[in-house]
Parts: sequence; C-alpha cells; structure tokens
Amino acid sequence: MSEFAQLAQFVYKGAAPSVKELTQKMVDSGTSPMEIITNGLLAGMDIVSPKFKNGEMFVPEVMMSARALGEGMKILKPLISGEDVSVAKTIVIGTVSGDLHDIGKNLVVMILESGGFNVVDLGVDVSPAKFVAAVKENNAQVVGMSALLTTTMLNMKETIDLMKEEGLRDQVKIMIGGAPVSQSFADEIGADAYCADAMAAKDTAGKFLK
Ligand code: B1M
Repeated sequence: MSEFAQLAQFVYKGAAPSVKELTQKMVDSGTSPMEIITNGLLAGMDIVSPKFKNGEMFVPEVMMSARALGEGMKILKPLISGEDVSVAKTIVIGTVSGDLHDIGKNLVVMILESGGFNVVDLGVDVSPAKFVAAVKENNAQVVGMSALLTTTMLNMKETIDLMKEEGLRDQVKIMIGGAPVSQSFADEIGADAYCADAMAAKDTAGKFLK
C-alpha cells in the first residue's frame, strides 16, 4: 500500500496518532504538502463520506476521522501558509449559522493564507450579525461563507440581506462554497461568486482584491 493510501486509511479509521506520525514522515521525506492533503487526508474523507451517507458510519466515528484529519492539517498548515500577508486585503470567512462542518472551510482558509491574504476565520455556526460585525471591525473587502447542509445554506441569504440592511453590501464581495451550494444558488441569493473548491476560492479572492 502506498503512503497516501495508508494515510487515507488512518483518516478513515480515525487513528489520529498514526495520521500525525505518517504526515510528519511524508513531510520529512520531501512529499509536497498539497499532495499529502489531496491524496492522503482528503482521500480518507472520500472513504468516509459514502459510508456516512449509507449509514455504515455514525457521527462519533466521522468526528474521529475529522479529528485525525485535523492532526495532519496542523503539521501541514505552516508549510503552505504564505508569509507575505497584506493587511489591506482582508477576507472574513466562516461556516454559517446552525452548521458545524469546518473541514472544507479550514482548507479554504489555509489556501487563502498561502495566497498571502489576511484571513479572519470566524469558525462555525456564525450568525449573520457576527459576519456583519466582523466586516466592520476588520474593514474587510471580501466575505467567504461555507455551508454543508441544505438547511443551513439558506442562512447565506440571511447574511447577505443583513449586509444590505447595514449598508455594507457595496463594500464587500461575497463568495460562497460547500457541497450543496452551486452557481445558480449563488445567483439566486445575490452572492458575487460560487467557489467549487479551495483553489477556486483563492483565484476568486485574487480577482476581487486585485
Ligand atoms: Co455531516 N453531513 N452532518 N458531519 N458530513 C454531510 C454534509 C452530509 C452530506 C452527509 C450525508 O451524505 N448524509 C449530510 C448533509 C445532508 C444535507 O443537508 N443534504 C450531513 C448531515 C445530515 C449531518 C448531520 C445533520 C448528521 C446528524 O447529526 N444526524 C450533522 C449536522 C451537524 C451540524 O452541522 N449542525 C452532521 C455532522 C457531521 C460531523 C460533525 C460528524 C462531521 C463534521 C466534522 C467537521 O467538519 N469538523 C460531518 C462530516 C465530516 C460530513 C461529511 C461526511 C464530509 C464533509 C467534509 O468535510 N468533506 C459530509 C458528506 C459529504 O460532504 N459528502 C457530511 C470534505 C471537505 C474537504 O469538503 O466541505 O465540501 P467540503 O469543502 C470543499 C468545497 O465544498 C469547498 O472547498 C472545500 C475544499 O475543496 N468549500 C468552499 C467549502 N466551503 C467553502 C467556502 C468557500 C469556498 C469554497 O468560501 C468562499
């Protein structure tokens, strides 16, 4: 079995210490951090996803997989984060109200940071009021929202509506992402961009902050 496949298995099994150890070993032997993320850590989540959907895995087991993945991310994050951070280009990002999924959002944060953006990560279950307050506090030019549930994606619209009410809508570009979200949903709720993945988020932020 390749090291990537082994790492994916460790994530699937929620074996955090093994994920930590193998990630470090792969880094030490010169494997690219992005390859470790894509072909090891996220490949592990790709094993988990259908099993969760089919009822073969349950929430506690999926949490263990998520935690194990996080151990690998902790090692990789400093290696891919950029140092040339410009405070003039601030992106506020979070997972919307009612939603606790943060694996994808955290990946987006890492990739944006690697692009040299100043990212203010509000975490999960972020209310529209908290997004608005963060835009004001940080004088942000871009807002990123993540949602993984069909029920919580509607809170993206709530947030955009509050931005309008607060007179902030013209000051910020809004980009959204997450598995249930699409370009047509972005159009429907008045977001400026839909990003299918973390690299798309980085490219989009780059265009907005040129
Ligand atoms: Co949840 N869950 N979950 N879950 N979970 C899904 C989303 C689900 C599709 C599983 C399924 O197939 N049934 C389903 C949603 C169904 C629906 O709404 N239609 C579901 C459900 C039902 C639930 C609970 C309700 C289960 C329960 O309690 N009965 C519950 C809800 C909790 C809550 O949020 N209130 C729940 C809980 C959990 C765990 C806590 C166990 C765990 C989350 C752990 C964590 O995040 N810390 C979990 C997980 C891990 C998943 C799955 C298996 C994997 C999600 C993931 O991390 N993918 C997921 C199944 C699936 O998605 N197929 C599922 C990997 C990640 C890298 O991809 O997040 O898509 P993703 O991010 C990508 C892009 O989407 C994009 O870039 C990322 C990287 O390329 N992107 C953005 C994401 N956000 C972006 C923001 C941007 C730009 C791009 O901003 C600009």
